[in-house]
Amino acid sequence: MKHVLVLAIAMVLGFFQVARAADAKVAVCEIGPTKGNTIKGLVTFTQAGDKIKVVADITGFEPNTKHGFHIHEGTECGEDGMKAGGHFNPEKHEHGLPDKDKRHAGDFGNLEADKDGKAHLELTVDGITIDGEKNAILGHAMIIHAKVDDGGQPVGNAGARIGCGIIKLKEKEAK
Ligand SMILES: [Cu+2]
Ligand SMILES: [Zn+2]
Repeated sequence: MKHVLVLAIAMVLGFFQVARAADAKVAVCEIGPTKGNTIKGLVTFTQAGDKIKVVADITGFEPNTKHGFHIHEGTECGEDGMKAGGHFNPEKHEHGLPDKDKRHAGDFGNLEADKDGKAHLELTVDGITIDGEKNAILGHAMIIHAKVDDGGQPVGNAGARIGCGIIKLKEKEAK
């Protein structure tokens, strides 16, 4: 009898895990430094209804600095990030910061490093999907820049590319 109960509990828990995995599609982007730089970290994208929640944790910046942070149209990080091409902009808008409704779909504004050179950003954006019909981001490169994105045209004056990664679906955890 005890075994039957344990089995029943295990089945119920298993069901909830499957249901939860189907709910939320998650993509991740592991950021690594380009040549001569030191930043690294992880960006996570979670579908939340028709929006995407972006959470970034990046370390290795100079203390108290701001750095432009975008999805780019390319799918590679080669040549110190230059292979990532321009900003991800399928709808041909002008560049902008996230408070601007019409902007490049990949414009996420800036990461702000604290006194320890660590940046944490949480941002909810619309206008993109992980791998849906509208502006799918999967497979694209993310770039972190040496300087602040000031929202200016054409691409925010954020300078060199100090970190890069490719957006991938999150591997399902075992069990
Ligand atoms: Cu960029
Ligand atoms: Zn842009």
